[in-house]
Amino acid sequence: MTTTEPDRSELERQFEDTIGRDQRIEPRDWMPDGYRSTLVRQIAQHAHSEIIGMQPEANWITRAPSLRRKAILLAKVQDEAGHGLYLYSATESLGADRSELTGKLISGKQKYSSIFNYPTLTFADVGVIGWLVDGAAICNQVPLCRCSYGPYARAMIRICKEESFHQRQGYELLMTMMHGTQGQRRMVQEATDRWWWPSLMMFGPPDADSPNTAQSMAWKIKRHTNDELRQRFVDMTVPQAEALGVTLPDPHLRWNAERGRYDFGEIDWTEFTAVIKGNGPCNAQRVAQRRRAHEEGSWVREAAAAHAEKQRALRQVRPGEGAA
Ligand code: BYC
Repeated sequence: MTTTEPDRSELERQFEDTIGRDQRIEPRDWMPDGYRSTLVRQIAQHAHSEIIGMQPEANWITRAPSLRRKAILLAKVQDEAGHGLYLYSATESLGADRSELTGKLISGKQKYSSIFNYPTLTFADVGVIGWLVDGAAICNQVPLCRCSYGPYARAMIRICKEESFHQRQGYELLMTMMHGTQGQRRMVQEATDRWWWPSLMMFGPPDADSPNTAQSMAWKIKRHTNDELRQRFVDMTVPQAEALGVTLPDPHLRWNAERGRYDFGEIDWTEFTAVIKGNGPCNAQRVAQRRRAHEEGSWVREAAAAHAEKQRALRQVRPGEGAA
């Protein structure tokens, strides 16, 4: 008996149909090569961002001002490791190899978010990262819960819940500092000044200069453009800054009643380009640290592989045993 394989145009039709009906593409479904490679690129960068994003905050774990703040920060950084792992798993469902992706990160061949190339100079930066960086991440990532690729969309649901805790802990920390001494209020303002513009850059280049947006929107990987999400973030954040009592460092920021949105000043795209090309303030340090951690962790990977091999051999000799 011969089975008839659907031809390529039929597979393409089924794929387009699934996307058109807003249903999910799953790992075993046929998908165009470009869809697969776009997802691997975006999800890998996202995973790398979570893992590199642990560094700026980890800088403060040993110096957190109280046991409570230390416990919160540890939990947050640990969540980020978890996010990285779910996301690497999502890339594996597309046929990518996690160790190859790590190799590309530590050799500078793959990107991670520009935001993590800025230094955390005071403990207020920890609060501002929660408020602005995680706030921007939520704006960008909530729509990804509706991404057309099932494993990514499902990973994003849990990630977004945890990001929302991260955002609140940051805001609560800043609110506490704003009710503290004049020096603490100054620290919050200075950290806000440092992180505002880089947070706006997290959303990526303006739509007119974004080579990937149109196709990613057509495939329903992205649900909104970079500029739409950036605007949503500004509109959401200005009232929060007012409630906190800080000034956002943009003289052009004002309510536009006609548009029903805030107008804001021009972003320094030269800085953004320099940072994503590897020339930001902390790029070299971040990648070197990740490379060192990878090398120092080689014994763990070897031990896990040896253990798995031992279990496999045991199962062959004595089926039903060796599952522990
Ligand atoms: N930084 O055509 P475009 C977190 C690249 S983790 C660096 O608009 P796309 C957190 C872009 O990759 C936050 N590179 O691209 C963790 C592309 O280059 P390639 C990470 C950037 O993909 C720990 C080129 O510029 N979030 O929140 O359509 C602690 C042209 O851009 C950036 C995600 O990864 C950037 N900011 O859209 C706390 C979310 N922006 O790849 C918090 C998932 C752009 O062609 N990713 N580039 O060489 C996305 O939503 C999209 O990939 C982006 C970019 C909106 C970021």
